[in-house]
Amino acid sequence: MEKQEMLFAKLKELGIPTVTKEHKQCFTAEDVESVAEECGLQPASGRCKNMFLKSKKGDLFCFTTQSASKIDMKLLSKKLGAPECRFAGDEYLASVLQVIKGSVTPFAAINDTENKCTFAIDKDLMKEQTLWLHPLHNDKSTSISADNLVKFLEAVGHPPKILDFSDAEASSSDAAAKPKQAGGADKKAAKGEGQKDVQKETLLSITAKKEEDFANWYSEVITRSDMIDYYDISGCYILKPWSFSIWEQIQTFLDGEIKKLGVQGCYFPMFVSQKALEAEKDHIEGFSPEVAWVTKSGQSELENPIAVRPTSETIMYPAFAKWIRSHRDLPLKLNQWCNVVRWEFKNPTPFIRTREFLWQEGHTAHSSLESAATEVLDILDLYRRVYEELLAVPVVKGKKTETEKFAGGFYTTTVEAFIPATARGIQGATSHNLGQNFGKMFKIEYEDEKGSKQIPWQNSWGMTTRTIGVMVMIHADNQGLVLPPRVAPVQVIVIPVVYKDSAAELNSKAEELVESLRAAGIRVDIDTRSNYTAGWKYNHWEQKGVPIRLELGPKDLEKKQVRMVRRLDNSKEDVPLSVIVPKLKLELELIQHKMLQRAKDEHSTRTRTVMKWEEFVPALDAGCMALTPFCDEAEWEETAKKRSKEEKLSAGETEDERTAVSAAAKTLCIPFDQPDLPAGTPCFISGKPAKCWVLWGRTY
Ligand code: 87F
Repeated sequence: MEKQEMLFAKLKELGIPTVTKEHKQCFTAEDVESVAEECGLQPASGRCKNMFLKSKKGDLFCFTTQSASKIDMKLLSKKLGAPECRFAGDEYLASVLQVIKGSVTPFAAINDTENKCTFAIDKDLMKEQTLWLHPLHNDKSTSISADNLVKFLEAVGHPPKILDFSDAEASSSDAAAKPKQAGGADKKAAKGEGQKDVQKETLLSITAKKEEDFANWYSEVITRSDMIDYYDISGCYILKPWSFSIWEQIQTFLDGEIKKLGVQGCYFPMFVSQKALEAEKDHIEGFSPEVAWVTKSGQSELENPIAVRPTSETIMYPAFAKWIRSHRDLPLKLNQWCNVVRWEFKNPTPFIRTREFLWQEGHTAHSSLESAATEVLDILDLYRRVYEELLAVPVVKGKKTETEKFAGGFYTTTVEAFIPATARGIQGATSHNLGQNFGKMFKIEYEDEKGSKQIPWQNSWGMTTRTIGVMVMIHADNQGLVLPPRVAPVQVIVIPVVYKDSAAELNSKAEELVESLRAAGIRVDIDTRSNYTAGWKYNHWEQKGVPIRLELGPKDLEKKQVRMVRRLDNSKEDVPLSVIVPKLKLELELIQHKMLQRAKDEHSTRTRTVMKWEEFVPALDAGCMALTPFCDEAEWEETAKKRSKEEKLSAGETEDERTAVSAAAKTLCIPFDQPDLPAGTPCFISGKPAKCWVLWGRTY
């Protein structure tokens, strides 16, 4: 058996689940970083650096730590208990671990039959569910949980040393050193003094910076906050309760509002026959590469492959044709909450661009264009409210240009958001007036009051789990998630700061407080875990974005007060327990409003009025959207797209199709809110008389 096969056989024999991803050969941790995104080697905290070392005395060690860790060789030697460790020469690689350069990982222990090498693992890695290690060759990475890695090493006769560096570094990742505490007693308590079994080690903070390394920052924020877990199919992610409950908040609000408009819930099958899907060739044409097909059951080929819905027009409208006969059957207003699949090839990003996503899709049929047109705007305003009132994300409402509208429809309206950190516009949700196109195609006809045949006017509208990603990208910071109170799964976290024998009394007082807040309708939780320090907990709930933290220590209790800390700006205030309920209610609302205001301010500084072409690319390069007078002609829209790309690329920057980071700017929308446009104002690019103001941006 080949070595690698032996390794996989061993892992299988031990019942250790693994996933293996192929990639180009990676010789350094940096090489691994460069393929991590496309191969889904996530989370970043599970990517490893492995060092094969030799001590002065000649002992061999393999040390595994996080890819991003900075290593102090002197300290490492000390922790290994072996003086003056250096990188071991290649000859040891071949003879002891039997792997080539760049392929050292703890998996190589299986080759070290003479037990010449000691394996050591950084304690910080031990809480990882997914570590990525080359399986004896550096053209692949295999996932394994930290616990299973230890199990494997023990099974091959190399029980690892776990090295704890937490006492050595007083860095920013040292949570216990981080929080600034209220009273002296509390301060000691936060450090965990006087407690048994306290978690001494530190909680890893987010290592990437939002302003320097946005992609890794985002991935750390959503994994550390426990919103997302990765999955072994590219573009598919697990929505954990921390993010799913935000989706539930959105659902509750939106579903309640659409029901007020007379929309009914329903559920249609997720499969669509080829015949039905292709009934409307024009609309599907551009999208067909993204349609996923089921072609087999077990080992036998299906006679007629079936598609998984990318959207449900072709599934629902044949039923509409059956159900709509008379004007009395109208309006028909249906909505379903479901998943859809679009097999995209651009770089996937959790929430933002995924191959399967959750959404609601509303499909309605009306007897008049006016009734349909009114609904299009009513729904669009609900989408605006989800973004602005729930997620504290400002959006621009507007109409898509002919080029950017849904091809199957009459016109498309949209809410457009903007991510300042990447300077990109992003479509928030769309509400389409489909006109009578689908009605004609699917033969949806009814008899009006006078007995003559009519085709109804239709709308369709959708909002997806992308909403959550936009909210994260806008509000989260270098400490982690920042949640708007209205959607936060936990709005207030109570942390009893116990000291010596005060635990029982303090915890029971804190429980009382929690009960009173809960009774007042506040989403509150308490963290009484005794194996973590208060400092660790502060950091933990900060990363999860909980809007308000209440610290309750013995001194606070004496003074009948509680210390309130706001996640948004880390500001602190002592609040008398007697007024805590109304105070928190007010604070949660204030935070909600401040978050929207802050985002709106940023949004407006990032919107630049551009009157002529020469100012266009510089505005985009300055991280802005451009609002321009425009002739609204498709050829000029194309020209602007092309030229903005050429100018950027000729300035020496490369476009990465795969990561969907496009240099070209496109129209986001024709905002409903149109500034004055004096007659004769020239279009910024064609010089022809402008018809309207248009918002442009580089996009996701
Ligand atoms: C991908 C594959 C196949 C978008 C697709 O916006 C078809 C499509 O029809 C497709 N991607 N669309 C347009 C969806 C239009 C519309 N459907 C109802 C919405 C909102 C909800």
